[in-house]
Amino acid sequence: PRHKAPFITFVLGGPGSGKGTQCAKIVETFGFNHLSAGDLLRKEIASNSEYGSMILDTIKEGKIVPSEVTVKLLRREMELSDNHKFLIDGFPRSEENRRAFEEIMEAEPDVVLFFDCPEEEMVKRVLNRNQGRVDDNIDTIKKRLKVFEALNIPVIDHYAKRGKLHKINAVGSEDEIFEQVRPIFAAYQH
Ligand code: UP5
Ligand code: MG
Repeated sequence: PRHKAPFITFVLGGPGSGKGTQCAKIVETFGFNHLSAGDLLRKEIASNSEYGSMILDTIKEGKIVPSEVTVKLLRREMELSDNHKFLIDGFPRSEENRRAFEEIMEAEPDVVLFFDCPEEEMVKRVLNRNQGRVDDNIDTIKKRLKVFEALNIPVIDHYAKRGKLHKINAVGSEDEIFEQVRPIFAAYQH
């Protein structure tokens, strides 16, 4: 069990913008607990949970799983963690997700990262990934991009207005991108 108040970072960006890749680097350098909402949902599918088939259908369509389900998974991980520093990767994906998290967790993020990447680059990266994800095909990618534009951009705008957003140019080498990320967390290191 944790004793310190949580330090929460939301990591946002379109499909294939490099959220997971940069989260791994943040973990290495700054010691966060990385919670990928997508990975938690995929684990639910693999574990034959009661929501598994609904989650699979939703992911295949590039749509958003109901907030209660995702927030419950995140909450469980946060409660079990003895690390108080969290990177929440790929969530919240809609204003509805955001409100559900803030209400249920009674917490807001301290920092929000936005990996800003052109669509052509995101499509290229996702199609090259080859890890057998059911949503890494051109039809589903197009749907994921549409859902991102329609529902996730408003969340990004919300945090920009609240002065919490750090927009990162997600084009370049992994190391070049991390050099934009590093100073954001270095500022909290004392
Ligand atoms: N790569 C990384 N960085 C690179 C660089 N600088 N240059 C060149 N290549 C680079 O990277 C993608 C690929 O690009 C990799 O092969 C990588 O090596 C390379 P990655 O770091 O995996 O990008 P990421 O942004 O994490 O891409 P991901 O596909 O995971 O993003 P999504 O947001 O689409 O996927 P997620 O797993 O978060 O969600 C999947 C689905 O789950 C959603 O579509 C939705 O249906 C559902 N979902 C919900 O319903 N609710 C949630 O809260 C979360 C998910
Ligand atoms: Mg990811």
